[in-house]
Amino acid sequence: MGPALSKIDREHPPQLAYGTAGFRCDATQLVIAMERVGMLAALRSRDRDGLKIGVMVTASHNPHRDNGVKIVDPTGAMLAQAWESKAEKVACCPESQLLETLASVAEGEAASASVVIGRDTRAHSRALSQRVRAGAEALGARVEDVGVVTTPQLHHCVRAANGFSPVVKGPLYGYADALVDAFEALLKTSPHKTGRPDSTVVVDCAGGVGAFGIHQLRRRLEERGLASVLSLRAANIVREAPLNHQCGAEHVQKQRLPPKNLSRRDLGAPNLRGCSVDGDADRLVYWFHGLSNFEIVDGDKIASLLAVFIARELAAAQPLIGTPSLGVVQTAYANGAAAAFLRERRVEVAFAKTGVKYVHHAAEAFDVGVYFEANGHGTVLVKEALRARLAQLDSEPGTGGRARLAVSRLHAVARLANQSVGDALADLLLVEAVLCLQQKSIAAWGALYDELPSRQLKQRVASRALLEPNATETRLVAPAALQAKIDALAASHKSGRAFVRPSGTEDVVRVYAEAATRRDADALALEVRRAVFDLAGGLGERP
Ligand code: 16G
Ligand code: MG
Repeated sequence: MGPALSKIDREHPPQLAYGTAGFRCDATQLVIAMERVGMLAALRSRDRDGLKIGVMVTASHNPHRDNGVKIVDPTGAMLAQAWESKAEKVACCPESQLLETLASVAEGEAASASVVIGRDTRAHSRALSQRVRAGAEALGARVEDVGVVTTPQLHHCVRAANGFSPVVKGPLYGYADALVDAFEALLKTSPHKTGRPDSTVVVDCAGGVGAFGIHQLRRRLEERGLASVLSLRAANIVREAPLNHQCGAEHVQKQRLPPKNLSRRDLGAPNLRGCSVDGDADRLVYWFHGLSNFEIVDGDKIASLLAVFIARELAAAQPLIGTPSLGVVQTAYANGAAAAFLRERRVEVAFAKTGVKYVHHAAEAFDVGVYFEANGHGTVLVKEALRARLAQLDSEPGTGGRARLAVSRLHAVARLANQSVGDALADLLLVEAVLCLQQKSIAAWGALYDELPSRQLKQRVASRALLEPNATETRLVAPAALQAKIDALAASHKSGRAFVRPSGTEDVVRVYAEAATRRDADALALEVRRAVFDLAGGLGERP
């Protein structure tokens, strides 16, 4: 892969930023960064008293030529933000300054260090993960390589290996077994005891690692006789489609198009529901072929489905658990109609910056925090105290009753939802269980509320760092002239709303627009993109 190791200029490593989700760029630029991340992970482990630190080699939904790396803290959470700048210093310093840079970062005294490494299916991921291993071992860390895994699986392994979640027996620290156990527990609370007429879900695996996870789930569902409730059909598995190319969650949600190989004609059967995961399976969006259109059921609607279900169960469980707080956290990309729908049902809605580390943090403010980005990345967080109370009540011999049933449901949700990070496989089971309990079709779910039409575009500029967004990324603090122009453009369309923000994963500025009609949303997006080109140093042809 990339340049031979001997040809790499170690005095001038590529200058990378630890962005929304770690280091990410063309794979050929990453050899040194991978070694240094291995070293940093070893130091972080010492800093955390020798607990295991995770390193995931993936560039998620990016094109195959890119790769990347994310660091996972001992609880399974993303790397503490205070360490991101340390990661940058270590990854980018000249080799002649490496020792002193490492010394400036090293705070921990622990005698041992331990690193868990996972990777996605990219052709260069194996070689890059070996560089991570070399770096970690160079600083004396013990390395466990869990091979090809989804990003949420790696988070789970780290969390479970450090004892922060109960370990279930089975491969990958019982990941698939724990999920299917919780799924079964949730289904057991259903008054409908037979299978479903629409039990089949086609899963577009984006040509990536999701296919392995789906295979693990399918086998367990079959073994437990649950296939009549949920039968998973994996499509676009590793050799059927090039990674993320015209398939996967990013393609479906951004382009608003069916994934490759799964048009209405390819599916062969009407009324099938489908979903798409991304290249490292931490995102999930649903879709179906409606009467005339291809319909997407995105992260906003996943959050709405789950939040309304949870709100009802919390109300029913009130005699036993009191009134824990529930909130939904969204980003600027959430459709305006989603927040209105939730507020009408008295569910609190909060906003955070794009990127899981921000929304996750904001969701921790609630006893039950549901967060989803419109792009399908999200989960349901349940505070430890509430989780323990639910577990205790659920284990007591039951007298039945609605409150007790609600406790069992909430406890199963807490076990099923990934507590570290958005997880396409866990979310898939959660959504399917709720649809099954509510006997809801995907069409009825999709019709929960009417979205305002929206459009997303991107524009390359000379320096995206010149764009400075506010805390929720809904407006620009600078350049002021560009924000003023965006305001004027949005005001010229009915229900117009638009914003731009520098991408944290690609060298582009992202443009989002929504308006009352499809025509207006498309026009507004294009006008804003032109404004970015004119007022923020656009590159290439004027749009
Ligand atoms: C990363 C983020 C995702 C965010 C996206 C935005 C994680 C694990 N993933 O994929 O949450 O929506 O970046 O990308 O944090 P952008 O900054 O390029 O728009
Ligand atoms: Mg991803």
